[in-house]
Amino acid sequence: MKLWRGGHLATLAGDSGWGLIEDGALLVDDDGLLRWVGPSAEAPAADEVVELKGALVTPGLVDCHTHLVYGGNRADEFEQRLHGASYADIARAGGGIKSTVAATRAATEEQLLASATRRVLALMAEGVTTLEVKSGYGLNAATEARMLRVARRLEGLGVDVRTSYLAAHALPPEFGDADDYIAAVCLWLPELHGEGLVDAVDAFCENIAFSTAQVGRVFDAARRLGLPVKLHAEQLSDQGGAQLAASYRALSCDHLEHLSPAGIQAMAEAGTVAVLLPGAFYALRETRLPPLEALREAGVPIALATDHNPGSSPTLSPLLMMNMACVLFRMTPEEALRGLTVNGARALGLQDRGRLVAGQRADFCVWDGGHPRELAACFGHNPLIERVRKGSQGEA
Ligand code: DI6
Ligand code: FE
Repeated sequence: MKLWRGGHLATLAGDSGWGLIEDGALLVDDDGLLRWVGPSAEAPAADEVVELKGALVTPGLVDCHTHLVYGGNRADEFEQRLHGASYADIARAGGGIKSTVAATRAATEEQLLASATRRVLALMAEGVTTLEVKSGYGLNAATEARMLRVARRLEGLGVDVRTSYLAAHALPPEFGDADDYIAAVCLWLPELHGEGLVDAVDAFCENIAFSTAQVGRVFDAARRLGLPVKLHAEQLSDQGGAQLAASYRALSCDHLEHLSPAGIQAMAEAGTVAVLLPGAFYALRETRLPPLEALREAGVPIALATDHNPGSSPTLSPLLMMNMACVLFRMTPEEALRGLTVNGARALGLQDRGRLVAGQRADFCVWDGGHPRELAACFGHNPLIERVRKGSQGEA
């Protein structure tokens, strides 16, 4: 048993509030779980003691939406957008996701692993202890499998990885018909799942991507395998994707700038998490805000993620996402931290992390700071002192 004491803990215990414990302590057992959390003065005895010296402690960060395995980069499209082209224009002209597909197909597994490793290390350096990685830049069985294998191998860096199969991301050039492609997407899934590569199934529901009917076929294939689903929904327009996803009891719907009241209602009833992605909103200079107040009123849990991808959100900073969520979306600093911890975990179907309470995993971050709101107030600054995963130190 190891005791960490003398920290300013933001436990997030309970459904609201920071759950602050000033001069708090955490007792970690040999299985890497939190055995006890409370005031330092009441802490049980332990074999080993670490002094936190007044530092801020929060749960480890959970980045529940990334596309961080890919080849190439899309800085050229950044320039095109600065000259007036829209994200959808570029996609329709064969750039966008399809350009990353070409670069990813051309990359070997080792090349993909090397570039993804650099990205994951950057996320870990800001306190990420669990992250999600999507496929979706392969769009054929071999390359989707390669991406997912790389995602699994990233766990070797000392971070938990959950994978999502996102073959229904764009129509690849070798298919003329989207329905034929969806049939292939459904066919590849059981094989990839059989290889242990898939934890959840995602899709891009949009007028430049797939319809609700097509997404429904992919979700049926997921359901046959008992796999949970999530959806890129209502990012650029309202397709009714949230209602469809909720009818499959989706773990999350992500983006949601164009989410309707009916979509919110359906998500609330299904317990589906709303994952907001301010990086993409910012980079695409979107003006339509996600309906934050209505989500709050309906009691939909709200998560926050980087959406790291080479096109619409090339960021590797969860802390910047906290600041952007507050400045751009008017989330509170507490909502932002919940979004990157307990609600991010929930968007991945994980109940065992995201809070500093007994029984949860001992995944936490030690920060140079006093109050947790400081994490959201600053930007372009990384105050992480130490990252602890399953009770193991020195992972910053
Ligand atoms: N929405 C996104 O934000 C990413 N995928 C999606 O469906 C962007 C993917 C890309 O532009 O490469
Ligand atoms: Fe995305």
